Amino acid sequence: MYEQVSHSLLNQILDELKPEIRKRDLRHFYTRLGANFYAIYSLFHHLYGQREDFTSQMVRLVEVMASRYIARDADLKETDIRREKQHNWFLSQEWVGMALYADGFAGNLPGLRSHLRYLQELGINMVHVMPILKCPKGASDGGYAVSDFRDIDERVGTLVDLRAMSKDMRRREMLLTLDVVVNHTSDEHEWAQRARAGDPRYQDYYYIFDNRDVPDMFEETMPEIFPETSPGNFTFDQTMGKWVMTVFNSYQWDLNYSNPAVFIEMLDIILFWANQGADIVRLDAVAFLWKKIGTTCQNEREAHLILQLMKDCSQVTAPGVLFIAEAIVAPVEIIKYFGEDAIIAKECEIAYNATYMALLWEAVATKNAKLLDQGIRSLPDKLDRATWLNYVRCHDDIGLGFDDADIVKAGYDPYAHRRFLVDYFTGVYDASPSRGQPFGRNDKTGDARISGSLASLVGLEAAIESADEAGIQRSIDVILLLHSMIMSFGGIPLLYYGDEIGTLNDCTFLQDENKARDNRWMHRPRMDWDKAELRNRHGTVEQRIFEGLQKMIAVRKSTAAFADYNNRTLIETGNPHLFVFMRNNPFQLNESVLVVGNFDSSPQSLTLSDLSNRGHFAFAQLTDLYSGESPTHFKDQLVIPPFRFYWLSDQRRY
Ligand code: OTU
Repeated sequence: MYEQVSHSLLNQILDELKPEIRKRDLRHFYTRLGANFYAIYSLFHHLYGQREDFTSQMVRLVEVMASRYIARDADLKETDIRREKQHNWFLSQEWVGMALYADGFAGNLPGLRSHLRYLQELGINMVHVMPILKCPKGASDGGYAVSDFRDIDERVGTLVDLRAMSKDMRRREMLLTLDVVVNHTSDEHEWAQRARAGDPRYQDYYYIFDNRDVPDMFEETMPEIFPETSPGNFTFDQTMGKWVMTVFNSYQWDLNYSNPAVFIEMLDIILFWANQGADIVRLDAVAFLWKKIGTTCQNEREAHLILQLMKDCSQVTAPGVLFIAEAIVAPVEIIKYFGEDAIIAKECEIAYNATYMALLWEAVATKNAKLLDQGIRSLPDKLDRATWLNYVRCHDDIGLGFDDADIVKAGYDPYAHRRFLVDYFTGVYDASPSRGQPFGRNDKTGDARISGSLASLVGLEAAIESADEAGIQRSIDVILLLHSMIMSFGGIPLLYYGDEIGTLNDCTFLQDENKARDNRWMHRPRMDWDKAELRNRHGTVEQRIFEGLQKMIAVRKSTAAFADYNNRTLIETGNPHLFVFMRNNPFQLNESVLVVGNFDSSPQSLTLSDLSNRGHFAFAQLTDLYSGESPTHFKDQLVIPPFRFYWLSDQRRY
């Protein structure tokens, strides 16, 4: 949009730019800056317009965008332009991701690079490498307490290793996802150190208070994230003799985004990693970016404006790079991280689908899909050019973050039902084969979340221990069922390392004093490569899971109906054990896939003639795209075996 005030400011900024920036050929940079400038100016003005140094901060902002553009490699710039042309490239069903720790998976970055073939064998073409930036030697929240945002932790490698790996991945047409922890820094970060030494400039990078007056006001409405290990949201710093806001662990200092210098630093860091070859940047804990007394300090409007500004700025320098919002919040809040009041995503293009993840686990425990169906029905449609990251497990705990109203609609009492779920997955509930642990139990609120590996949570550990072959098969079926749901739902499925070979809980963290009090480490294993070898031996647990997933991924990639264009319709079946939805090929009318999942331990029937919204789907000749089989049926009743899924097509394979 052309607007006079911002346009003359733009002219002024261009005049004030350093000579070395002015001299360059920045054609693409300038067209993008022109296109986004009004939005950037408006957002920056909304957040920081009352400051006297507003204009000089704007100049600095543009300088950062321009310098990072100049430093961006030619091949990355080409990718940017290609992706601008095919701007829906990431909505394709061809992408399948995996999240892993470089050290846990393969020792370090060179190790990871040498195992890219393993990932490709499975069909993975997007790799989220969990935090690898410099962090303290002791506790670092798994790397989420960063002490230097521009360097790699020497225990996992160097910048040279990362660039080599990112080049290698590009050749293999794999996408690289890296973390940028935007909400906080480690207390060992240089900014924190300087603040601690009394430098007011850096004290203004954080929320630091002389006494408890303001902290006490905040505490009235702020929940606790780690109530057992890090209660409260402020930590007293002995050296400074002041209180610092620390929402997560006491050594993670929250950044103060009401200071434009913080915004500009963090944008610079995001662009720095974009220039190291990251295709996608995962923005950690985005819900927490803005703090306001009297609120939970989550999902504030300004947090959204900051993300929009980050997106608008990063589009100018590196438009091919996508953002993932990691906002593990209420269902109606998560969806806002694509952008509020918009048609096309304007904050993050991708968001963790924590709602779906939690609902899938609920269905596993209850053996029915009542709440799953209800919860998904309540999810508003996504914006255009936005997609989910669908996952079963990740490195964090499982929070039971569904909507209370949905729990009630599904016929349960919210408090009792959440209690049941925690009891189920921690094995307290008698009939449960699950081996999880409660995480973040809060005695004040009665809340708890769940830790544990996928395989142990679905009963594989218990079944192996008691040499229960039927139990082993059941667990494998549930693992495959859950993955079939994330692969067909719409969005990028994100597998979690080790799950592809049925990795059980790993309790070695208890021996490490820096980890022992955080049981999320029980599902952050060291990859057992001997176990992974067993994927090549017929009949092993590893082979059954690995090959099942491998086949699923291959079928997903060739099924256009699984691309993500809001092309999913939930189907009412009258059978509460089944979760059923239709996916329509957005480019080819009448090419649909009916996805059916049976969450029960007994076979269930699906009466085809009863199905709602079935459109033009023809039931005469159904084939399961995954197995190639036609399901058993009696007249128009299909039989779905226990814990089985079908991806049904009414056409012979194209
Ligand atoms: C994220 O987590 C990371 O994924 C965690 O590993 C970190 O500990 C945390 O940030 C701090 O960096 O902020 O928006 O319930 O789900 O803390 C959600 C715990 C987060 C995590 C929550 C999450």
